[in-house]
Amino acid sequence: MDLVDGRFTVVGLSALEVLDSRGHPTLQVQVRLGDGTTAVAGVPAGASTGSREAVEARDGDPDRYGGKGVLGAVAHVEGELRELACSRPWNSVEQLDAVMVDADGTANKSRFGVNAIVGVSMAVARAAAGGQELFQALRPPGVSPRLPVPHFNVLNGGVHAGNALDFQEFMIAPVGAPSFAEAVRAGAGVYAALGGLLRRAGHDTGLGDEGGFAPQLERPEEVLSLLVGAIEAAGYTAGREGVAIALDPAASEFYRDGAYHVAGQVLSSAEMIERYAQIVVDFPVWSIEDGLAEDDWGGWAKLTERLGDTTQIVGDDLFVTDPRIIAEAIDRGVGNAALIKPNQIGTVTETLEAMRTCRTAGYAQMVSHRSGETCDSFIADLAVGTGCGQLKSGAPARGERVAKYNRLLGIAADHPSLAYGLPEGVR
Ligand code: 2PG
Ligand code: MG
Repeated sequence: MDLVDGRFTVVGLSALEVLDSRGHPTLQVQVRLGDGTTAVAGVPAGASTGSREAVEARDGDPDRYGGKGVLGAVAHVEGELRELACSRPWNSVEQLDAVMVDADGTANKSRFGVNAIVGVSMAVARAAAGGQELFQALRPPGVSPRLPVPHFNVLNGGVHAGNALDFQEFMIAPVGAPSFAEAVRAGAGVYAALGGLLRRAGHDTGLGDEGGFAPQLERPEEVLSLLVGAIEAAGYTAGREGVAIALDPAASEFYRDGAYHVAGQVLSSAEMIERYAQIVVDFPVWSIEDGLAEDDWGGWAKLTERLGDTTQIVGDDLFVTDPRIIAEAIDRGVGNAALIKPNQIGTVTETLEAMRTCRTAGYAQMVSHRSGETCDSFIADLAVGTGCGQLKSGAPARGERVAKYNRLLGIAADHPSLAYGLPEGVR
């Protein structure tokens, strides 16, 4: 990886407790380098978290933000982490990241809190990029940057919405768009058309945490029919040649007592797999993330065997952006793609390592936001620089979601020679 060549020093490091898109406290980290460069990073937070994710530091004081305050994490940034960052010159961001991980000393970053560590790592990577664009600084050697297919989460359920829908995310992916700008236009057009369809059918058009509509629907197939209708109403072909569909059921959230609870039905792992097999026949679903629960490794291997040749099978809660877990999954034939979230693992360096592990094994990758977000667009640059070809950042609406898509529109305009779309080899 090319995470900054040459030496830099950190002369200032501070953090502020600010609000995320759900109104929960999070960190905004500021760094100043010896050459005067400054940078800021905003830290996101998940709701449907994997059990093996790195752990956030939350104050637990019920009198402040219901226990969700992050003053302890702020104190870690401005205490030990600042002392460490300012203690010596650094040859690279990797070096500083490694020293932070060592100083934390826990397997899950629970001493300083992953929210403190990832904020510092992102801010330093951004500052140390210097005169380069961030995506160029993040580019691994030998990799060609490209603009990713945006996956717009237009209909929300699960723990991201108050409706009865068990599946968490229904995304539209303009895989066949001729450019990133046209992909955004398609996303906004389908979102508007879907809003119209829902209104005309008498459904509620209130929004979920990621900006998608959250109507009182229950059956995933009902939503998929509406999505196909919206894609066609907006003037696009539903399918990989036009606008395809991607799902994140986030199945760990509806897996109880060894069974999947979907729209009033109780399904075994094998039955759940057959449900997906029927879904991909009936609807243009090209990608399924967390189709099964994070504890159901046996089911995951079967799902991959059953659908992996034709469908992208993405691990999120299961892989938690951890290079070691991804390597184990690759060995065991579990999934064929990984979701990539820097705050699941904790540093930019480890995130890039997870992506390298995928690249080397031919696993696809989708860079992802969290359901609790800030207007930081770091992940947009991460997706471009690593050439992974896929990003999800919620609906094509709401400031914290469109901050990423708008950053990508800016990169596309400034770098017209960048390719758009899935990289070769991704099904
Ligand atoms: C997911 C994410 C982002 P959360 O499950 O993929 O969409 O949700 O941030 O709540 O984990
Ligand atoms: Mg997910």
